Amino acid sequence: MTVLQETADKIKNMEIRGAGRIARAAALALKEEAKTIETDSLDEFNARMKAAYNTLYATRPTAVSLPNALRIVMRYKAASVSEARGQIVANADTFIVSSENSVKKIGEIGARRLRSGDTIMTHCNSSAAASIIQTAFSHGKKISVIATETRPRMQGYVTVDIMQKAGIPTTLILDSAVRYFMKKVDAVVVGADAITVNGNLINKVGTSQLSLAAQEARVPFIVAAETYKFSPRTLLGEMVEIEERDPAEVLSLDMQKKWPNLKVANPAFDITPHRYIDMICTELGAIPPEMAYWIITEKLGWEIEDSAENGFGK
Ligand code: RI2
Repeated sequence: MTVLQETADKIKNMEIRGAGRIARAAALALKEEAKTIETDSLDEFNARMKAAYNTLYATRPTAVSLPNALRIVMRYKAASVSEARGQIVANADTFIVSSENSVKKIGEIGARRLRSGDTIMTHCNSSAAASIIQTAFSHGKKISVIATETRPRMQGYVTVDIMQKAGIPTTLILDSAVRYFMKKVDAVVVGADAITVNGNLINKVGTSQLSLAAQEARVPFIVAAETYKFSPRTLLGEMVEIEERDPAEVLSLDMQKKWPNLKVANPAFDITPHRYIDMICTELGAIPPEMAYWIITEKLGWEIEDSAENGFGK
């Protein structure tokens, strides 16, 4: 199996998951594909790269880091196959390194907002959110964590594992216990799958409940998001598609057979309105959600859209 197909399959079945990791894996897959295509025809090369782009694009619909990464890597203009290949490889390498650096930078910026003694609630597993918590802890701040299980796929276990390995005191709670524990919390820190032009957050289903409980308890709600998690297409009026996953993640097939008329809904993400967000921590700095427009137009730029619309390699 090619690296491309293997990566696409792993993203789909969530062996590779987390918006940032998906983006880096997709960039790497495009790079490997570019390296393995054997042809002297630039048209054929472009067509095969476009097919690779489409395969990766179709894996999961919500995390905008995926199409953003794909477009960044596919931003090439070449007169020959070797030139095209060189540009794609360089684009992918640059993206992967800058993505990893962004997560570290977010950690440093966000950590300044946490005080020694703080209890931080987080949801699901986000590398960017974990980076903030770990950085604060490594700076000697006495931080403790409350982590939700995050049904149905229990990504909370990944968070718990990271925190345990780092020696950070952590309590695992049921998703439904979020409001019960909010009064003990000093800040909520979560990741992002997508941020819309008006500053709304799309993240793991249940995130919006944390935001409501935080608002009620006057607890700051902080989002950790690299700039490639902001969605340029929302500037064009498009909505972010919420992924609906297999009902079997929620209810076993046996139980589904027992209640043949039962519907099981399994949206993987939900939307947190910008008014519940105190700050979005990006690699460029801590910004209010209202600055999403600026990130999309000034930092991501329209050329991302242009390369998608005008065809790649031209
Ligand atoms: P990082 C994850 O989605 C979670 O919703 C998490 O908050 C978000 O991606 C960002 O993760 P999923 O792939 O990029 O588990 O910060 O569905 O790691």
